Amino acid sequence: MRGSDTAKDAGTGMTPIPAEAAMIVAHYGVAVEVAFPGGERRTVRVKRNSGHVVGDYVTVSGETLERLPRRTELRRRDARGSVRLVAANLDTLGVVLAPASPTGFADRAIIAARAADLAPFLVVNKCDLPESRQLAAMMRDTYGSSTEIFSVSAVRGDGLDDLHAFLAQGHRGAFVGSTGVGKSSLLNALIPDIDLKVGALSEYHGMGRHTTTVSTLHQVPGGGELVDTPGFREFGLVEIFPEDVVAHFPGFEDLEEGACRFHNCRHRREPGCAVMALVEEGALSAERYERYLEILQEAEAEEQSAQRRAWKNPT
Ligand SMILES: Nc1nc2c(ncn2[C@@H]2O[C@H](COP(=O)(O)OP(=O)(O)OP(=O)(O)O)[C@@H](O)[C@H]2O)c(=O)[nH]1
Ligand SMILES: [Mg+2]
Repeated sequence: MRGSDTAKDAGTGMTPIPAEAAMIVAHYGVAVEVAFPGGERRTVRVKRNSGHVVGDYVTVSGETLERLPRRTELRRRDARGSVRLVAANLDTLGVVLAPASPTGFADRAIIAARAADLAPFLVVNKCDLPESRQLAAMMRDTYGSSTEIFSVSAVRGDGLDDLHAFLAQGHRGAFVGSTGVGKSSLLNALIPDIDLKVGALSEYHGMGRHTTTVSTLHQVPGGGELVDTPGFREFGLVEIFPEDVVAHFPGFEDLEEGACRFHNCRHRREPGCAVMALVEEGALSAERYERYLEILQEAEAEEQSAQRRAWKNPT
């Protein structure tokens, strides 16, 4: 495992994954399922909170797993404030939306993905329903210049060819989204020989019922890999600081370097701010600007608590 096998990739600085490494493809809390390169699968017991996550590469000897360094890791804060790992070693994140999706989910998920070096894309599901087609049109207006947007129907099959073509570029991604948007239904539609449990519609009237409770990774026929994750309502940001929000807020990508008078402008009340000028011209809606300020404030609070932690535990 050591020596030339783990030499850094020329150019990327990444440690290559050894050919014999297995990958965690499901996490059941006290056990994980690992898949070996030859296709063999095994269940290995792990301690609860062992820190493993779907997508991790591991070497397996008996019942011992040794985790290899992660290329990417996506984290979120849950409703209780705890940090949760979503998955490791992804290169893309599919944010699934449907008419009942909470506002703010897509913005936070996009910022978290970009800050973790994943390319986000949006999937508006249930486009067999008129309200979902409306939502897709709204999403195109707001996010069309920021990310790819797929408008699909898991039940009717609309738009799945486009998603297949995208994934076949060799992407490994996860579907995230609030409960009931149809993440598992989409995986079932994209991968005909899996049969993930899908929620009954009636279960979604009283929020908070999760049908999927375990994250699982699947090969997509034609190319690509996808992780199904349990739904959650809020994508709480972890260690996302103000500069990350400034750099990654969807809609700010086209701001040219030096557009604002100050290079470290937070687009708040600084003189000569290009974003405030866009708001005044009506090119950026007041609603989008408010959303930006809300997330910026959250990131400033996160930065302050990180500073407090650093003062308490100086290294
Ligand atoms: N009309 C319509 N309903 C859909 C579509 N896709 C999924 N549904 C329905 O939405 C409900 C929820 O689907 P799931 O696939 O379980 O949703 P999920 O996002 O995996 O939910 P969690 O696992 O709880 O996070 C089910 O009743 C599905 O039949 C679709 O394209 N159109
Ligand atoms: Mg599900």
